[in-house]
Amino acid sequence: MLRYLTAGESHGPALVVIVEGVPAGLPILLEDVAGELARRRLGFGRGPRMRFEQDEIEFVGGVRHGRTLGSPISVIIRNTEWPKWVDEMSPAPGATEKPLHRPRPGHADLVGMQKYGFDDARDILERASARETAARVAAGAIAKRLLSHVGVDVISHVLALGSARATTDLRPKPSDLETVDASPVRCFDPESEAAMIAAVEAAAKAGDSLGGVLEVLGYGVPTGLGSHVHWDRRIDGLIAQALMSIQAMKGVEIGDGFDVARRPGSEAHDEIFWDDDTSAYLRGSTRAGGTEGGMTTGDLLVARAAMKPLATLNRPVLQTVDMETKEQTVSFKERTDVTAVPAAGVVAETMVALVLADEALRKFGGDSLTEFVRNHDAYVASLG
Ligand code: EPS
Repeated sequence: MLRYLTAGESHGPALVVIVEGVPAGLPILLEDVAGELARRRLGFGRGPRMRFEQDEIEFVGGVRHGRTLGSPISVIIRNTEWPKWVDEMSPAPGATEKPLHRPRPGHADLVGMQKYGFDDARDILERASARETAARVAAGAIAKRLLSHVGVDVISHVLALGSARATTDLRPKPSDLETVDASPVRCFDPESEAAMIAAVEAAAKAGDSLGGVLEVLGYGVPTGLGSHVHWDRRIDGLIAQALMSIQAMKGVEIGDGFDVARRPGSEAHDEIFWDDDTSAYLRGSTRAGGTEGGMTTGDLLVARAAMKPLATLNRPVLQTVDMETKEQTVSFKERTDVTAVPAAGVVAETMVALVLADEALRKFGGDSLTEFVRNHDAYVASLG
C-alpha cells in the first residue's frame, strides 16, 4: 500500500527516499518535511555534527504546486558534511589510506565485514549509521500529513535516560508536543528532566554513552487497522518490527508489555463499557496499548522502545581485536553522540506513522485524498 526505500551513506553526498502509494491531492510542503527533520536533530547529548549540519532538502518527484500527484514521491536530503568526505567516500575507484579494522562491540562493524567481505569497517558503518533515519523521517513526515486528514496524531516522549526515569504516569497529548520538544531530553515530566540531563552530563564527562526508553502514542487511530487473520497482518507485530528496525533498539513493548505478564488475568485487560453520551465503546485503561487480536481498538495506541547505549564511545574502553594483527586492543574512536534517545523518539513516531498510514491505506484505499477521507468517514460512521 505504502512503500518506501531509502539510500545513502552517513558521510555520502545525500540521503534519498522514495515513497510510493501516497494518494493524490495531499497538501505537503518542504517545510513539513524540514520541520520533522529539525525535530529529529533535537536533544541534549547529541554530537557536534547536529549543530553544524543542516538537512538541505528537495522534492525531486511526486509533488507539484504544494500537493502530491499520486506518483512516487522522492526527497533528497543533502549531507552538508560531504565536502569533508569527498575523497574518503568517493564512488570512483581507489582505496582509503585510513582503513578501520578495530571493530566496535555493539556496532555492525565486525559481523558486517565478515558477511560482506570487507576489511575496512567504514564500508559497513556508513550505512549502518543512524544518519539513515533522516530519510525515514522525511517519509514519516508525509505519512503524518496523510494521517492528519483522518484525525490521527502520533507523538512521543522519553521515559528513561540511563537510570533516570520519569516518575509520573503523565502522558502528553498532541497539544503538548511543543512542550515535550522544548525539553532538552524530550521528557514530559519536569522533575525527572533534571535527573536525565545530569545523567547525560555525567556520561559525557566520562566519555561514555547512554541508552533509554521512549514511548510512542497514537491518538485518533481508527478501530480495526491490522487484522487477526494472519501473522503478518497483526498490527502489534508490524509496529514491533518497525520500532525494532531503528538502529540500536533492543526491546519493544505494546501497552503495558512485560508488566502484563506479571498480573493475573483479572487485572491484565482493558474492560469494555458503553458510553451513552458518545454512543461508543469505552475502555478504562490502556494495558493492551490500543490493540487486541492484532487490530487497533480505536483507543490510545501505546508502544515503547528500549534503546541500547550507542556503541561508539568518546573514550573507547571496550575490548576488541585488531583484525589485521589479531592483537587484543580497544575499538577505534569516531566522533559520536552521548545519547540519541530524545531524537530516537522522533524516529519512532515516524516508524509508527508509516505503519499506520500503510494500514489505513490498505483499509480505506483511495487514489485521491478526497476518496481516502470519504472512505474513512463512511467506515467510522458505520461503526455507529
Ligand atoms: C552517527 C555518528 C554521528 C552522528 C550521526 C550518526 O555522526 P558523525 O560521526 O559524522 O558526527 O551525528 O547522526 C547523524 C549524522 C544524524 O543525522 O543523525 C553514527 O555513528 O551512527
